[in-house]
Amino acid sequence: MDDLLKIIIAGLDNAGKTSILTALNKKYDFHKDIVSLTPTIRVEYHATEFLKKKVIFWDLGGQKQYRALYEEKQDLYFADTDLLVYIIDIQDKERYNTSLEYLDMILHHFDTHKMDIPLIISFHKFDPEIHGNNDILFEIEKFKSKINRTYNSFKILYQQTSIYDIISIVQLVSYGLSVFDDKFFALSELLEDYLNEFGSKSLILFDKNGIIISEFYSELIEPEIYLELIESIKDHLFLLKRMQEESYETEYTFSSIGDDLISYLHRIELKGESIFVSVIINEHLKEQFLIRFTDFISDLTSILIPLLVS
Ligand SMILES: Nc1nc2c(ncn2[C@@H]2O[C@H](COP(=O)(O)OP(=O)(O)O)[C@@H](O)[C@H]2O)c(=O)[nH]1
Ligand SMILES: [Mg+2]
Repeated sequence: MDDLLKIIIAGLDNAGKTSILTALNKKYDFHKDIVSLTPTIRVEYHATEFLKKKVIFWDLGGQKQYRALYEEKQDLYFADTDLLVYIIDIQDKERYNTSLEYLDMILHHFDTHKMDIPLIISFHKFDPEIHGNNDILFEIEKFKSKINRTYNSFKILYQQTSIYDIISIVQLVSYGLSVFDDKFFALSELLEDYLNEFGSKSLILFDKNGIIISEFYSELIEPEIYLELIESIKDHLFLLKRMQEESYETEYTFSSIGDDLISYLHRIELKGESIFVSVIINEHLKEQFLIRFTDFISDLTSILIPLLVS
C-alpha cells in the first residue's frame, strides 16, 4: 500500500458520483479541489486521509463527450489507479447498456495494461423505498452475473448504495479502502472472534474521520435491533467527531439504547492517530465484557500498528 491512493469514481453522468462524494465531504474531513487537466476537462479531486495514507478520489464527469476524451487519453486518467469505484444508476434502466459499455472501456484499458486493479461496482440510487422491489433486485442479479462472466479476472466487490442511506455510503468508501492490505482480513477475523466471545451485537472500528476500518455484526440480530444499532452507529459517528473536536478527557462513553442494550464507544490513541471502537452489547454482559476488553485492545493494537507506520 503506497502512501498515496488514487481512487477513480466513474460512471455515466447523473449516476450520482458527485452526490456520493458531497455526502462524504459533509460527513468527513474531505477537501475538495477542482483542477483543470486541460482547458475543457475538469476533474474534481476529493482528498482525505485514511490511516496515515493520503487518499485522492477522482470524480470523472461521465458525460458523453468526456467519455470519448477519457478513452482517447486513457493513460492520463487511468495511470496509477489503485481502485476503481464504478457507479451504476439502478433506476436508469434505459442506460444500463451504455453504462456497461463505459465500464467495458475502462476495464479493457486495465486489461491491456496488465493493471490488476480492485473494483467496486455500486448499484446506486438503491433508495430505502425500493429495497423490496423485486424487479430491481432481479436487474441487480442479472448485472452481476453478466459482469462476472465477462470480467472473471478482476477482483470485484458489489455494493448497493443510496445517498438516503448514509451507512451504505460509508461502507462503500470503507470497503474500498480496505481492499489494499491483507491486514484488514486479520482485523475482520479478530472482530469476529471477540464479537463471539463478548456476545455482542456489533463491533466496529472507525478512524478519526468516521471511516469504518473494520466491522462485524452478530448473525442473530433481529430487524428491530438492527435499526437501533444503525441509529446508534450514526450517533457514534457524530459523537466521535465531537470527542475529536473538543479533545475529550475521557476515553470512552456508554449509552443505553433500550431493550437491555448498551452502546459503548472507546477511543484509543495509536501512533498519533485516534481510533474508535464501537460495541453494542446486552447490558447484563457488561461486566464480563469490560474484563476481556483489555485483551481485545492489545490484540487490536498489534494488528493496527503496522497499518499506521508508513
Ligand atoms: N433517488 C436518488 N437520487 C440520487 C442519489 N444520488 C444522487 N441522486 C440524484 O441524481 C442526480 C445526479 O447526481 P450527481 O451526483 O450530479 O451525478 P453525477 O453526474 O454522477 O455526478 C441528482 O439529481 C442527485 O440528487 C440516490 O442515492 N438516490
Ligand atoms: Mg458529477
